[in-house]
Amino acid sequence: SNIAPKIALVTGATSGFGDAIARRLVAEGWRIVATGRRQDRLEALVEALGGPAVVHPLCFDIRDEEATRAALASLPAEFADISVLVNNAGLALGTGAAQDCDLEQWRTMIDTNVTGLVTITRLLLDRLIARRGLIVNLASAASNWPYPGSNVYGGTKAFVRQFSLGLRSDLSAQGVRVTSIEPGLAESEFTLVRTGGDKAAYDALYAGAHPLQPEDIAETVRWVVSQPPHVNINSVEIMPVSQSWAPFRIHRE
Ligand code: NDP
Ligand code: 8X3
Repeated sequence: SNIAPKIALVTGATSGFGDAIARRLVAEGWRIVATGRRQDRLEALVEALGGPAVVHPLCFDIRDEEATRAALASLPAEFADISVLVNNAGLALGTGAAQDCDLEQWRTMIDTNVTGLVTITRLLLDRLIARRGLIVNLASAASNWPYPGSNVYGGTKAFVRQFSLGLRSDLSAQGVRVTSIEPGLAESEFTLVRTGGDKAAYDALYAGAHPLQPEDIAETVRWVVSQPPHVNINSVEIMPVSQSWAPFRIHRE
């Protein structure tokens, strides 16, 4: 084809934000490389979005460097020329105080949100530079604001935000753009994953709060990606209207 294809790789496209971002970018004319561990969800996404010419699924665990390398090496030529990377795959595990937390859950968050994210970013950097591409990283309001129980999750997301800004410094001469998106309260399976499948906790968290929806984040990504090439959106913090700040808490003896 004489029309240059626009290809975006979206990690964690099997639910929540990633699924909505993939749908939105396809509606804007992009072709998508969609990743995640759940093959059935990836297959359903391919089906829903117009088939294998539009969406290419890559099923792998982002914590596994060899699996990530093999998945990227398997990309057919029509999907290899990636110009946008959306680093969205990630998770929180647990809501408790640090002294009650499970070290294994902490490691899983670091391996996924930090190590997995930097690994796929590094592996795609040469082609992103070659195409003067764009990296969109899903950080969090928890990057910017501590709250009880944010401990390691917030730490990983602060890393994602600061890594984004540092990447941007390194890549600006290459014309590569980098954006950190920092959502607050948003409704998705995220909360079921975080609470170990506690539907009552899910319902209580979102009750009456009109939380952000995955489509709100997809719209933000669409806006970031559609800026003219001389414009870099550094960071976007986005919350539902219902969410705002509280006074400092004072613990008294
Ligand atoms: P979901 O739980 O709905 O989606 C998370 C996605 O990440 C899934 O597609 C999942 O795919 C993928 N994923 C998780 N672990 C791995 C892994 N080891 N390997 C590959 N893929 C993985 O959550 P959201 O859509 O809400 O969250 C998306 C991002 O946004 C996360 O980084 C989250 O931290 C961030 N965020 C979420 C907020 C919220 O309140 N919902 C607010 C702010 C930021 P699969 O299970 O198939 O592997
Ligand atoms: C998820 C948003 O506020 O639950 O990143 O940490 S929050």
